[in-house]
Amino acid sequence: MNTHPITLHSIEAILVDLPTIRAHKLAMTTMNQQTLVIVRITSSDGITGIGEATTIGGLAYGDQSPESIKSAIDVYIAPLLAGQDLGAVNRVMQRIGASVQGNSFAKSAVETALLDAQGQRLGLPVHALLGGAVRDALPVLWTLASGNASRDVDEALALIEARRHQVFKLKIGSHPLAEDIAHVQAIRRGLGNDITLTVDVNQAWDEPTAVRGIAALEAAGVALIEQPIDRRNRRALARLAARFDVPIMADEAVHDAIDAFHLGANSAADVYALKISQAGGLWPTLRAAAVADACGVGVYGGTLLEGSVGSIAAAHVFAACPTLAWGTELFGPLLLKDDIVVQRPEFRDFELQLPQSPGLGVQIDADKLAFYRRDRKSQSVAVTA
Ligand code: MUC
Ligand code: MG
Repeated sequence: MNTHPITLHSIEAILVDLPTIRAHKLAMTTMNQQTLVIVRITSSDGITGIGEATTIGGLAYGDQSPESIKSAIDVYIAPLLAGQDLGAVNRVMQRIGASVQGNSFAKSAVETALLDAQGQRLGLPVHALLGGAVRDALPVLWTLASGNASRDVDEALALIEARRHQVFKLKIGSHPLAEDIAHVQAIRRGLGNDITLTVDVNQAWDEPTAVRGIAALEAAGVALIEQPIDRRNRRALARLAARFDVPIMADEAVHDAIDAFHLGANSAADVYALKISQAGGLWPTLRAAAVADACGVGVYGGTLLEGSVGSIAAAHVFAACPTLAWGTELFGPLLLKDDIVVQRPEFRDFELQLPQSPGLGVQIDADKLAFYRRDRKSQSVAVTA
């Protein structure tokens, strides 16, 4: 038993607004910026751990906004950390879970910060705390979502040439079906048949539209169909998964291990997009992945377009997943025009390289944070993009 528990010195949740490199069009919103909720936890031993949570378009994507994530941490989670041994990460998260329902995004950011600190304390990367990486780099696809097919094709060709991405996800669902299908077919023609394309409908279709849409997408050689219908409609998702050969991926429908179990028990999806914030943290994501394995469902490393801190936290988890049949989409930092970390994540040869230094292996750039934080006192800090 540790006779000198490591206790809380301070915790802060900071809203950070960063511009995107271009408009990013999804079925439910168009993003021109991303808001990061950065959590910093400093403990009595002087170590500071960082974590992050993001969502997409305020409340457009899910039912937790950046502001509600910050308030859950400031008002409800911070007091629960007082006096606790922060080195006992699982126990702290259990205490939070007992008093805070839902709020998976806030929990994920806090658990990340605690694991970052614990890794620094022990001199181990976060993936080692999770049992160790089974891969040192992760395949990362790119989402084509400029809203214009020829611009998307040019973007993809440049990324293939740069050896950054070779698999592309198309965001559809905001236009009439025929227009969306024509958009996918135009990109298929522009990139040729050898490039792997997936689509994400972000729940936009009803079941009859999904039946027609998936048939057309299958004919266009699309490799994976993500969340075609409402996340709550598991029976319909199961009917679609049974009807088509092309794999169906659950995203908004699968948050944690319990969702993974129920979807698996109903054979509702072939693949799960797992996200640290939807699962409620790094360990909860690993638990959901274990259920996916048990159900014979493929694992895909999903993103809510996190910045560098959140994407690297997710990378530690997906590096430790025994199976990762569908790779990842941890490209969030690359969608941002600027960053708040000292060294941006390294993408090379179509893969994200896993940091090996203690903790997450990511450091905050204090000047950049001061410049981009929403509550900054002054605009006068010099920052070069
Ligand atoms: C989602 O629903 O998958 C992931 C990539 C992207 O462009 O949007 C996200 C959210
Ligand atoms: Mg999705």
